[in-house]
Amino acid sequence: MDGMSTLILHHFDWSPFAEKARLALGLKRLAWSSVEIPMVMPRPQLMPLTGGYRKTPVLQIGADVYCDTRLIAAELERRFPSPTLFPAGNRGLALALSRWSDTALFEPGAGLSMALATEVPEAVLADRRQFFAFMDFSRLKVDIPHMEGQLRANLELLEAQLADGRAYLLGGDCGWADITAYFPLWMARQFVPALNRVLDANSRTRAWEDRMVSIGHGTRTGISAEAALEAARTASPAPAAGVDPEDPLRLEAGDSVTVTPCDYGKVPVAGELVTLSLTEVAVRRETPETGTVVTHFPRIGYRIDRAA
Ligand SMILES: N[C@@H](CCC(=O)N[C@@H](CS)C(=O)NCC(=O)O)C(=O)O
Repeated sequence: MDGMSTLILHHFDWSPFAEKARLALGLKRLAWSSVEIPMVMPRPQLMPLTGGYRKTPVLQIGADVYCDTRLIAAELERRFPSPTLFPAGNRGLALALSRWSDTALFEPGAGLSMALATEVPEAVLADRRQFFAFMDFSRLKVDIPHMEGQLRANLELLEAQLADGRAYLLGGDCGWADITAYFPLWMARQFVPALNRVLDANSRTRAWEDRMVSIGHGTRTGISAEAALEAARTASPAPAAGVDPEDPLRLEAGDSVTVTPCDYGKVPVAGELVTLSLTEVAVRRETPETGTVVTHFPRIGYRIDRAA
């Protein structure tokens, strides 16, 4: 792979959402470069690439930057179709399932990790208290039984899905549906040893987890943040997909817009609109550190506003 097309994942090892991206790279048996970012803001060497988007992970390919695991999955699939992340025609269902696992399954797991983890540094807890808008930190300890109840009830859905002996959630092949459902379990086992008992009680899911671990992460090579910025500077963004004239937002290519996550970490990213479709929104930006870059987001879950 040449410098223009090297896959660079900006992440940290403890990030559960990054584990999704690492497993997608693993399922596709890809080689990739790894930039380890700090676990908390500020991230001065990442912000030039994302324009302020502060969630983890981010995938960079030359001067194109893909934010959010949902879009990272779709972009990896577009560039490296085989083996597929969406076996048996399950692109719609698998991507829709991201929403369930990012909320119903992830939120109680994240709450329990915050309440019970012994290894999470205080600086990270302080940062996430501001960041996780969905979590009521004043009730964290009181809500432990509630959160465990929610986690178990959602885990039961996985056990039920695997009850007929199938190897993966949607059949005989592993895909994004499995990866997106698996990452909260990975988080629970990393951070809350007390939850091992809960997880081990579901025998089908337990065996499926082992299959998920065996996917691995592909071939990872560490590089510096400076090298990633250099890769952006020396590359040109891929041709943009263009702006859908039928889109209800009635925007045009070249319009100044902001793109903001709808849920938490709501930092608007400003730029010149280059792509607007049902699957993606992308803006062109310019910084001294990166030259011209295009920062891409999934359409689902992101708000696009005309810049004031
Ligand atoms: N919708 C995003 C969510 C990503 C997310 O919330 N990541 C967590 C880390 S696992 C995060 O950003 N934490 C705060 C941070 O890294 O600054 C995605 O799918 O990528």
